[in-house]
Amino acid sequence: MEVGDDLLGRVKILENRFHGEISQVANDQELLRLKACYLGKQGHLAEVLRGLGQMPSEQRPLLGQEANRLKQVIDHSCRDTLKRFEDEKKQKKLAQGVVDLTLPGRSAVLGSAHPLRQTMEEVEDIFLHLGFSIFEGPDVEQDYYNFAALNISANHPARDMQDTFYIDGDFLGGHVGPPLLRTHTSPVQIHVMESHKPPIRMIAPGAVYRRDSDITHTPMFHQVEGLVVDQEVRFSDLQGIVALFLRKFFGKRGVRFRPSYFPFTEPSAEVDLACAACEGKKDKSACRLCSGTGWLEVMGCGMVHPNVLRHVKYNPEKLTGFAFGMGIERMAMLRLGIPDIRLFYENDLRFLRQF
Ligand code: 2U9
Repeated sequence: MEVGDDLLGRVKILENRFHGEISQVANDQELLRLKACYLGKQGHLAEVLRGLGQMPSEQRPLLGQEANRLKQVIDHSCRDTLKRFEDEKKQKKLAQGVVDLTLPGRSAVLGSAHPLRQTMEEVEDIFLHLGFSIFEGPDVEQDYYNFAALNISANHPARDMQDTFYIDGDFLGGHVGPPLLRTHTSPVQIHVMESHKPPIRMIAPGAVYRRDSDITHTPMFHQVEGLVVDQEVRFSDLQGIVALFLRKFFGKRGVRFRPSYFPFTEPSAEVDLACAACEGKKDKSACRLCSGTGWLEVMGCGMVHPNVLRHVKYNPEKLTGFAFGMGIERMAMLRLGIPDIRLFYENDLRFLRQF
């Protein structure tokens, strides 16, 4: 008889012996000991495999296969036996009345909407109650809708490669320039005005993209922008709507409009909210939120620039409008006291479970 036949025979004998021995095992400890005897480093199977080197090379694969098969048989058998022991223990406990069947079950952990989603929905709700409609548009836009139609001229710094993500490929057709990721949701308002007659009273919520990244900026963030266009819409209408919105969202707080500049609105204003952390206190210089000014910038707004109305073939002699925009991350951070914008995107459950 050759060495190979001998070793194959040993595997067969080991298998029979194992089946005999496992049928005698009475508890977990004995089972673990038996498994180690066969599969451990110094176990029977390892001993057989040490003989592999002396075998003729053409017989080695067969012995390898057989050894693997036996290893699996032993593994499965041990697992089944362990499960049988556990079931028997459970049955025994049940029979003895040790298990209290009246105990409540383990309740499932309930998830909740992401704080940004909650904030977005709250903002949307407030504007729905004020009679606004919600419109959405694509994240990938053409230069015309993101810039030109909004009175952002060809050499405006906002078009710079620094700020905008351009997309390779010419899938929009040669004449419109390279596609880009919208830098604001304003293109949605252009699409809506192109396809709807005034009066317009809408908001555009959604993701926007800018090449920017630090503790208050992420390359993707969310905005809600609003637009109202009708006959005789005035700056005081804008102030009323913005103040009402801020009152509902932040509660009773001071609001001020500070002159500013945007290419798509004229006149333009930035909206500040009285700082809750230091309002009324003498030592404002200590405030980490407003760095001592007593005010927090929360939104931008203004009267729609006549050039924008002309682009969508609205007559600026007959129609006027106002627009506003806010960053949802910033609104959520101020409302919920979140110090770093990146927390929204780390998916750390210790953070998310707070909301
Ligand atoms: C059309 C006409 C005008 C939207 C506006 C702002 C002012 C504004 C910023 C807030 C924080 C952007 O996310 S942010 O950095 N937005 O200050 N947005 S007016 O004006 C429009 C939009 C569309 C057709």
